[in-house]
Amino acid sequence: MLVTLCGGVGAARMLSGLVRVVSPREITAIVNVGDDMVLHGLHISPDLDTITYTLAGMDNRETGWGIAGESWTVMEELAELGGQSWFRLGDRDLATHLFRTERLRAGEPLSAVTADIAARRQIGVQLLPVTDDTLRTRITLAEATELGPAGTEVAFQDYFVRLHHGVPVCAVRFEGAQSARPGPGVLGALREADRIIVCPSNPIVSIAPLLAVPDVLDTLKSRRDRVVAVSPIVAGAALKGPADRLMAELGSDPSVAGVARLYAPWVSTLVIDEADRDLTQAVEAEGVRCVVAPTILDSPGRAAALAKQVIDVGI
Ligand code: FO1
Repeated sequence: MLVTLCGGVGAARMLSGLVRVVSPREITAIVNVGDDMVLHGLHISPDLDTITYTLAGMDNRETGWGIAGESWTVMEELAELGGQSWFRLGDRDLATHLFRTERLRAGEPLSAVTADIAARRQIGVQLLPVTDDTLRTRITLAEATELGPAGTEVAFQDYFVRLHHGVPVCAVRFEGAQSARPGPGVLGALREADRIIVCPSNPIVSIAPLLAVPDVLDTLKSRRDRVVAVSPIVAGAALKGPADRLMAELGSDPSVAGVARLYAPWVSTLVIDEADRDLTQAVEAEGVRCVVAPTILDSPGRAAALAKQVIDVGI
């Protein structure tokens, strides 16, 4: 069994490669829920949905989120009414949030609703939210914004979407993590995996929330020799999103060596892009074996080629 640690779009692309070289039934994806939020009374799980839509072949490749060929009638009407329309929920996407919210309100856990959506979308891969409990990424802003003075703590999507992740950050925390319990199957999957792949997701706001759930990090440390990560940083920059800036703002070197340093306690191998070949020794100086491969996932074929290399890396 193959287990992947996942955020949003980078993980979705990695998984779309993996399912081309391994049976989806062999893959269990443990997914971040720190980006989740309640808006218009609806429970939105962006990373779970990005992965589901991608594996179902419904994803919008231009935005990296939402459904291809969306219509926006509800958002347009909401904007007419003066309602909140900064976080754009397409008409088709809304069905997912309505379905999930209704089931959660009836008392079902997020893991069960997620499994049902994945089955109905026929994605094959087992998707496990890292926890069924409430875990929310909170961001402290280093500068004044429309949301408050410097030092204001905001919800993740306020930082990411409302403020276009354009404001420096001085702290990140994962509200609820300490009392969260790992979701059903999460620790078992980590203990039994033949290989654990860390997708090229943001180390600070996609992977760190997974590690903040009790026992996840300790279990990963005990399986370190099985853990292979793909760097989300290429040539000192994030391929998408603010990973490079967040790393720098929070005191890490925004390079493959910085990723190696963050992951070294629980990752034994880091796959870096060919553009970073010169940093192989710097990665290995962190105590992490370094493998060089083309890591830019800009087509399904390239994603499959990377997936094959990650699966073939000797461990
Ligand atoms: N990202 C945006 O930049 N703008 C949006 O309006 C937006 C809406 C949205 C709706 C549903 C969903 O599942 C994701 C959405 N995202 C949007 C993406 C999301 O904010 C980020 O991709 C993740 O949370 C970061 O991984």
